[in-house]
Amino acid sequence: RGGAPDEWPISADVRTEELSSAFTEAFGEPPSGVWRAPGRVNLMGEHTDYNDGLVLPIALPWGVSLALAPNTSGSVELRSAQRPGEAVRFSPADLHPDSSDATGWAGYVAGVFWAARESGHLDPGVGARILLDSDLPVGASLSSSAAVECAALLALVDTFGLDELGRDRAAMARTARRAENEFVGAPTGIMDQSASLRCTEGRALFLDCRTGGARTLPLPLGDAGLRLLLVDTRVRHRLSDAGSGYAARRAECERAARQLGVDALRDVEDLTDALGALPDPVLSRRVKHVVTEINRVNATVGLIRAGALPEIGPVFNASHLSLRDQFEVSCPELDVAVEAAVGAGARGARMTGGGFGGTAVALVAEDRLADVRNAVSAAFARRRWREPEFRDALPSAGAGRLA
Ligand code: GAF
Repeated sequence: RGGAPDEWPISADVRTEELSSAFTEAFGEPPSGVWRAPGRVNLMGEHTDYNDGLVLPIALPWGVSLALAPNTSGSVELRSAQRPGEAVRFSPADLHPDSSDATGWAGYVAGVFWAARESGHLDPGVGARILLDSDLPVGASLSSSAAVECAALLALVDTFGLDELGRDRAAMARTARRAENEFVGAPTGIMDQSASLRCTEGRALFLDCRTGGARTLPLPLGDAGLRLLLVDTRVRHRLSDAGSGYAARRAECERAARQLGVDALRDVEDLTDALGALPDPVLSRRVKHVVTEINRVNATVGLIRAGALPEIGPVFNASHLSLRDQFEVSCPELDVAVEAAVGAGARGARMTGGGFGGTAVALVAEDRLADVRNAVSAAFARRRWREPEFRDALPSAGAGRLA
């Protein structure tokens, strides 16, 4: 694995014990279990998931842990280690997408109760006490909201015996996504929940977002002397904001698909023909991004399979330019992070996730890591921007039960 990562999270055992003790302190009883779901970084295939396309995420070493004790009160009391003193209460039977008793961070958990109930899996009369803890930054494009949803859903599956759902991680991802789309109101695709639930350690998840079919591919970065360096610009975004750029892009893609007479942009067969058929230059740019980005996922998978990991770098760069110029979801901080990283010798770099802030990912040879970090920090300092945060992204395990 090429040496110790710079920022290894505290071990799962320690976190589990700490969370269990914190739970007992908060609620006066021990939890019946502890679950954890990771965040993700996507290596290729941005804004392709809701176009029925392909994506290639890895799970991260950081995520959301959740301790739970069930009861028969018919209501849920929810606390977060990140918000001491704050408790949210809701009754699973009374939840509906515009209920005001569980909004903000609590909405992602309540949304999962709602989605599991709506899909006929969860008895609405259940009650529970829940404590959440996260070491993932919020709004950094590392999928903190999906990690909350997936940790909560796993806990419900195990605690309340939702065995049929529990046997099918693709179905679990769809249920968690429903919480995000229909309860929280963020019109996202299926990538983040799939990554959190279906990734495995040391591997990338090659996912077909139309069929739900997936393969995991070994990603021997250490053997190739490479690291995936995350640069968190600390510019924050929210995908659920009304009128957000994310929702606007999604609507543009749907409009373009309708004009082209296809179910989804995944179905565009000839890009030149499609561009010729679209009078609106904005829609043309969006289509160009989606179609070429799906091709880049296939190209990246081909390079991984061929054992040519360093050659992925130029594909990263092409993806970033397409997200910046065709899909128009980058921002100055992401562009500077990418340019400075590549200028200092990264094999390639790109923004990752929804965009408009958040994180860039750079593929860097181990012996260039310090140069790249210094160059990005210096470029930010010259512009008087906040110091970015760096993380070393090791492909990690998907969601599971810790205790
Ligand atoms: C966000 C969304 F949640 C995903 O579904 C995906 O669309 C991504 O942005 C962009 O690739 O993370």
